[in-house]
Amino acid sequence: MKLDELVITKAIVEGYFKKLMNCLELDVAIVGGGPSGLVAALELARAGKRVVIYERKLSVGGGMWGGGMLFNEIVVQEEARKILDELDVRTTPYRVAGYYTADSVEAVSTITSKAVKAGAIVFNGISVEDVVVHEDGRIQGLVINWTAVEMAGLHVDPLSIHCKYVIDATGHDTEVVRVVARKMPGRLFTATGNIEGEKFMSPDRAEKLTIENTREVFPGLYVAGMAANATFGGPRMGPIFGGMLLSGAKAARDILSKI
Ligand code: 48F
Repeated sequence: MKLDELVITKAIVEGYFKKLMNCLELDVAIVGGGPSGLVAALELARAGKRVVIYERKLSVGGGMWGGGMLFNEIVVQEEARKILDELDVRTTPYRVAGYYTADSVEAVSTITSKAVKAGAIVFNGISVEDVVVHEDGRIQGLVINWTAVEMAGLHVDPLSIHCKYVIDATGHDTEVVRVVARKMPGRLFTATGNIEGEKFMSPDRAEKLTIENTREVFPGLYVAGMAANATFGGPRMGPIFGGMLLSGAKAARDILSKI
């Protein structure tokens, strides 16, 4: 068989646009494919929901690939180890009871694979730059653009998608919440109505607060992972990733109880 470049091109264009057309009206749109976004996507897809992750970079995984300071091992605690066990990510008990390590590459690739096979769609290389809000004051969707457009600083208008819920899983920068706070100051479900901001490193408190802070922050908008602590004023925790995994699962559970 002689391979034809036009057939290859058509296969890609048709395949991509079919996927895109099927993803214009979603149950849940997740912004950011780090550990919290991936676990949320996995749980929502397993429940049969139409769920998409928009990831700015080429690869999902966020801050998990690099473990701590590029030593590509992650640490999880007992509660989160159960999630990794269930997903077939191998963990090793550390010599101090209650701590486990896992290879970060195995963790990212396995969770991603399970999420995608469960039905979650990942659009990589796409950045979320705004949200859709109509008269009822509730988030109805997202405004998206190619990351390449964003990086080049080109003046190109974005496109929009509709969804029932958005999860901001953008990590430390809490980007979706930031846009909402800028355009509607004082309206977040936080103590001040604005972004409280991430606090100093304190893993024990941070891990617990990440779960507590995983909730709706504006009508139709949930926060998960580090974005939850950045929004509600929790500390950072460094390269322990249990809170991220548990937070993604909680965001999915809470949204599933509503749709
Ligand atoms: O930062 P990230 O890994 O988020 P997370 O799930 O996990 C945090 C940990 O990695 C670590 C930590 C805890 O151990 O402190 O930092 O909270 O992943 C966030 C992802 O969101 C993407 C970004 O490229 C990254 O992969 N992202 C950020 N802003 C946007 C975005 C945006 N506007 N549109 C699309 N993707």
